[in-house]
Amino acid sequence: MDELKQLVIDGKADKAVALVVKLMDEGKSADAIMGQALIPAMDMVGKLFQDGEYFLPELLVAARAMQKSVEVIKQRSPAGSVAKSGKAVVGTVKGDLHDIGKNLLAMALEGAGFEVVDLGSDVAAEQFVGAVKEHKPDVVGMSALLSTTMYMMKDVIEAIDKAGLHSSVKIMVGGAPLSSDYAKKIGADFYGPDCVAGRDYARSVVASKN
Ligand code: B12
Repeated sequence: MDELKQLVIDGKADKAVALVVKLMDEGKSADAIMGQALIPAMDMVGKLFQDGEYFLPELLVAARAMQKSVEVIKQRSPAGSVAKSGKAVVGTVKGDLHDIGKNLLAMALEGAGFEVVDLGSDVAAEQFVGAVKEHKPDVVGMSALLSTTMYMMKDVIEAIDKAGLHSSVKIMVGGAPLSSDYAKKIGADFYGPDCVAGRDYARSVVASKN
């Protein structure tokens, strides 16, 4: 796990992918690989960036190594092995291109049997509203990583409220600059510090309907 963490920090995507495959062959779970290697690696990269030791090119290659690793985990996780349990719409808010946390959330939800509509990153409020109308999800999961884009979440919630859709869908938010206080302030139903908390909340929403 430590070796994988270092490979991601160094941005060595091919070697990281090969090691992920090996670890999965050895029986390591997706949760363990993410929790013990990939997420700590991105935390370290963030620190190096903050300390001025890493610049954007290093951030990009590390993020690419992380994403390739996540892709291979996704490919090798047994799809459709879990009964469909609910529907979720996920996306990163407008102006924000950080999508790794959102992708992890989508993966965790899929792993729990959710049908996930992933709107991608840089998603405008109207797109969230349109997706809620079209797909009628149980939950919407929004992600923001910048202190400048977290305010967009308020616009999305207001737009969902205004369209009269909030009574039929729960809204959860997450991302590094957020807090449960902020989530409450903007009218979100839930703040999750990580994708596992998001997945558990989404499960509880569906369970409360049955
Ligand atoms: C990788 C990265 C990038 C990559 C993103 C690649 C990609 N495809 O995502 C690139 C290089 C493109 C990038 C660009 C920029 N970045 Co950047 N980036 C990061 C970095 C290092 C890691 C982010 C990450 O992926 N973490 C790993 C994931 C797993 O964590 P996460 O997203 O937080 O998700 C977890 C939880 O928050 C939660 N979660 C997330 N979403 C949701 C949603 C729900 C519903 C729930 C329940 C949970 C949940 O679950 C996840 C864990 O399970 C962070 C530093 C850091 N440590 O966060 C900086 C960071 C976020 N970036 C930063 C900055 C400043 C930028 C730029 C403005 C840089 C620039 N000068 O251009 C641009 C902005 C581009 C844009 N418009 O979005 C700052 C933000 C400062 C701030 N507070 O606003 C940070 C904090 C770096 C720093 N220390 O200064 N970045």
